Amino acid sequence: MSDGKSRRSIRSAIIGAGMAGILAAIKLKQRGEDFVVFEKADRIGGTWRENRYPGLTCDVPSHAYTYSFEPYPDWKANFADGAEIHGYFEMVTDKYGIRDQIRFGCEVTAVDWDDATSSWTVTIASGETYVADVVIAASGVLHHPKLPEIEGLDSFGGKSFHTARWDDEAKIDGGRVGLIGCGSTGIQIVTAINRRVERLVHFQRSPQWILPVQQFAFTDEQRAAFRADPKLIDAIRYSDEYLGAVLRFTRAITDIDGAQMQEIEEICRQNLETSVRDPELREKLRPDYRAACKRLIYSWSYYEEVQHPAVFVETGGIARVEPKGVRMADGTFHELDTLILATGFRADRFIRPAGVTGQGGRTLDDFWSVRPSAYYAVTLPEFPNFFMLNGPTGPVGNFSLIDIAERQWAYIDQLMDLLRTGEARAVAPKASAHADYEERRIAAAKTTIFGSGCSSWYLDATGVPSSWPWGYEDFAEAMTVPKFEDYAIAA
Ligand code: NA7
Repeated sequence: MSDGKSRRSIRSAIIGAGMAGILAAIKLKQRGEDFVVFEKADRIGGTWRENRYPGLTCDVPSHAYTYSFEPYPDWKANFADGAEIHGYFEMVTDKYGIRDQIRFGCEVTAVDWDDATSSWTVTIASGETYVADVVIAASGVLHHPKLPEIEGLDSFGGKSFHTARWDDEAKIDGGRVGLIGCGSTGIQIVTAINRRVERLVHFQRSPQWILPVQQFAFTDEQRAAFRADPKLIDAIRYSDEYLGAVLRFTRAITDIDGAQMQEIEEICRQNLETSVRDPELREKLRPDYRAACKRLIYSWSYYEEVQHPAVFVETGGIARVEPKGVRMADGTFHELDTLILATGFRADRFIRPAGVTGQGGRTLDDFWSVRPSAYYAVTLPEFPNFFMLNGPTGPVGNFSLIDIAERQWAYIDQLMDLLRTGEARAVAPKASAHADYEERRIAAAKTTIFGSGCSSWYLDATGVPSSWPWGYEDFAEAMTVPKFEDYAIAA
């Protein structure tokens, strides 16, 4: 539909300068369109800016965790660390010349639709406003820290902080450190600080399954070869080892009694059996739910590092936090200098707390009163020209959200073409199409591994997995061309 040129000039407001917002900015810049990126912080990077904890690495192999149009030959290792990934996004921001269009320190507080002008008014914290035809909500998923509701938490005398608010002054070296939570974050932190501390108490309410993966460094020669011939990077990025694994993994998620899931379960079980030598510790670390029900943890070193003598795995219930440490339900006391909260994020927030008001005064809070949802994870009825990248019900799992965002962008771009050509001034999915999508999605989601009986950030408030419940190929297919007949197109 697009001829690559804008026939009507479109003005876009992009919210968030993380991976997805940077992607949208690059694409709009390449089209020569008018846009502004609003970023609440003073640097780009989203989750890779917020998280700086020791051991932070991405669980997607580095060559698969880049924009498809900007492969990166210089990764130091198969699984890159957070600082290097942040550096990649900084480099891309400059290379594509979008930094000047990012307004830092501008937290969006409200986004209001006006039917009369078919435009959005974006309000930032200072009270300043900006009018746009299109809003791209690229505000990320995991960025509102979830603090545990534990009695006495505020009374702790040492430093206590959430992992996304890492405190460089906290006593880690030679200290007695408590770490609550064993999602990807908690597990990675154990592997990075266990040899620095005097004692590390790892509080695990629900131990996790760990899938073993290979970490290795790329040599200077390999990096030179990647620079000389980017096809070598593609060979890794699109290899059966990576892409095939993504497809097999998503098949396993949706066919939970199939061979692929059995294989994942067996690999995780074997990893536990063969890696953890002390039978008592092995039983402490054995989850009581199925592998991949919670986001599977990829690690090459956790089981080895947790067996270091400085680490104590505590699986008892926490009674309360006291000024000098943590009191367990059985009365045991762990005296601590530092208490780290690796307790995850509120994954249901998305663009909120910004207030979003669509047609007829409909608010996003109201629209999402039961659960966050979006038609094919991208658009919302009654919220025209409002497009979400990595919004609710998109695919989640151990694969690259960059690929997801790029596919979603291809879909959004086609909807924006309706505005560019003047065919439409406002485009939003029909309420019936969204309702039908959600009904099918919820029914399928309940049968995925995420719904097989565990708690996790993948579940919505009603206990239904909030993710894409079909195969990865189905998602790729759905993003290829929008079903235009499912859209209300107002000229
Ligand atoms: P997760 O995966 O949400 O993990 C949070 C962990 O914190 C998990 O082990 C929770 O146990 C634990 N938790 C939360 N509240 C409490 C309380 N009150 N008491 C004890 N333990 C608690 O967050 P992460 O930051 O590790 O990872 C999030 C994602 O970021 C990850 O999946 C990657 O995509 C990147 P529970 O399992 O609820 O019993």
